[in-house]
Amino acid sequence: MNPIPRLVRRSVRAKSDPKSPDLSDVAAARSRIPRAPKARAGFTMVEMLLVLVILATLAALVIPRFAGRSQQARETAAQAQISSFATALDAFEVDVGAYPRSLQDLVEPPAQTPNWRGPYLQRGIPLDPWGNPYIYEIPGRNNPYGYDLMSMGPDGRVGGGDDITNWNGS
Ligand SMILES: [Ca+2]
Repeated sequence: MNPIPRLVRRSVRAKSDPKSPDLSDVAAARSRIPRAPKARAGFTMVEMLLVLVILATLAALVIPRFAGRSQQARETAAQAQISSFATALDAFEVDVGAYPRSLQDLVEPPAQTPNWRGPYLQRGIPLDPWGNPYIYEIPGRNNPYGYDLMSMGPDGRVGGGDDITNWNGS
């Protein structure tokens, strides 16, 4: 027997006698349940389309701002790392009496440096926020009595107006 005609019959019986609270009412109520998800599913699809439209609109508005923030956050991180290097380099200079010849000397003792008390950087030599090494020069061309330290910035090359350095504050 096909179950669908049975459900229809019960439904019809329930409507014909609405005051009788017998099992056929329950059956009729149950027979209506499967229809609800279909209606709901149709509505949900419209909702989903609306949500997609809203998300696309929000993404168009929000993503460029986050991208800008992300770039700004990386520049701030590079400045913070250069400050950390400065602290480590100064500590090295206090112990050893001169700035190191390379950044590697901050984490590995150079030969014949008995006063080395490092490592001066706990997590090794970091790359800049764009994955490139910091450039260290001693003596500095811009800081002839100290050292030059810079990140090449987002473009990954020296120059281009986006370098983050220890001599021009940008
Ligand atoms: Ca650059």
